[in-house]
Amino acid sequence: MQGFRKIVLGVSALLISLSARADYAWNFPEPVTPMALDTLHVHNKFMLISMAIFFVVLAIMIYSIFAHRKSKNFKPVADKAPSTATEIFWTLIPFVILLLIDFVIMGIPAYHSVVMMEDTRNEAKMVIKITGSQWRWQYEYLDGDAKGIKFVSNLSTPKVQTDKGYEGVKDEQYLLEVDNRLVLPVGEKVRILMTATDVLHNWWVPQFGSSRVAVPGFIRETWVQVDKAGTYRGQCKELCGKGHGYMPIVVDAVPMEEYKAWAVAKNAEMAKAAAGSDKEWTKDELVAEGKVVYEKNCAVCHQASGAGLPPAFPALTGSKITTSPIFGADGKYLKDGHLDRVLNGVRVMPAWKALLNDTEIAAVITYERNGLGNSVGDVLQPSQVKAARQ
Ligand code: HEC
Ligand SMILES: [Cu+2]
Repeated sequence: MQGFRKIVLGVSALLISLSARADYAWNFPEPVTPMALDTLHVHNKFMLISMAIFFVVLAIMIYSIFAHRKSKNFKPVADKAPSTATEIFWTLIPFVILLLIDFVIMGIPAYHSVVMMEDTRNEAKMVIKITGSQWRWQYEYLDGDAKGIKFVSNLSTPKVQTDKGYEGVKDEQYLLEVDNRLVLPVGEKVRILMTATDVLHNWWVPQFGSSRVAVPGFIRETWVQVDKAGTYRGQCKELCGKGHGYMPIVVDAVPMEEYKAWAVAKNAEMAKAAAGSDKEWTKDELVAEGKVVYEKNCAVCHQASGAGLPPAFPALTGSKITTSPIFGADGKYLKDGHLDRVLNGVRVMPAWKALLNDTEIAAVITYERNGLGNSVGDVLQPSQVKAARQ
């Protein structure tokens, strides 16, 4: 009896300490898509089933140990072993029970969930393409009101905050904020096509319940339908290199009206940027704009100072490519020259032609040649980049 009282006391102490921590976030984040809700239900069902099995097995064990203890002079049965038939019978019974639980009680909801995740047919109203690159996401709207909108989404936590030894205040959304958010309409089924340009990435927003590995050279698909307006955050979930922790995802789910207004504004912004490539820029304008582009896109590898991280990431300060002429005598850009390198990339150096517009490429190149400790003195105009693309 003494022992029993101790167990009761112990269990109550445990329960009290659990309830004292009830405000601590034990559960999954609130699901906001049908898929997230479904998988959460599957999880909860499985937890209950596993717990039931656990307690049944534990109860039988405790009973056997207690009822057959030595102090009760219980005689072991080792000398009268059961028949083979009995052995098989008592092995088959739990086997059948577990089989039923696995294939029926757990199998059906799990199957339902998996089929749901794969089902990108039917009522998907719009399609977006998500491309993972070291270390940023690119979003492209393929149809509907936002057709043609395409942008890159970069981490926007200030660089100093991630520096070693930084002791100042960190942003509330430290490492979970981006410059360009993905905007989706609430309640709309969105089909997502996913790929990557270099290595595996994984677009994962916990509250959406969907995550899919983005594989270079393959288009994979999934879908989301965000049923509640709000801002949702996620991260790349595939170990993808040095900057893996620096490619967050931020999604704004907004009502349809707001979404349409956003699409109009974003289209206008893109048209304005395209117009920028026809005007003549001054060197100072390009250098100033180029510094912003550089710090957002290039500094992770080549460092803010341009010193790089040799031997993996070459220095741009004093580099041969960065300080040699861009164009040959025939007016075409030189193969393996500065513009070629930035537009088309090579090995680990990404190709930027699909990620940056003409102005951004002209600006960043002008900045590299006249900043970062270089002083080549020339200027690359956006119109020249535009011409070079053709
Ligand atoms: C993922 C890391 C990474 C990022 C981001 C990156 N680069 Fe590079 N870059 C490299 C690597 C690696 C090389 C060397 C490639 C080789 O020759 O194998 C390189 C080479 C270069 C070179 C040629 C330098 C030389 O002397 O070989 C230039 C110019 C350059 N990058 C410009 C840029 C610009 C401009 C950006 C931003 C728009 C940028 N890079 C972003 C990794 C990166
Ligand atoms: Cu990644």
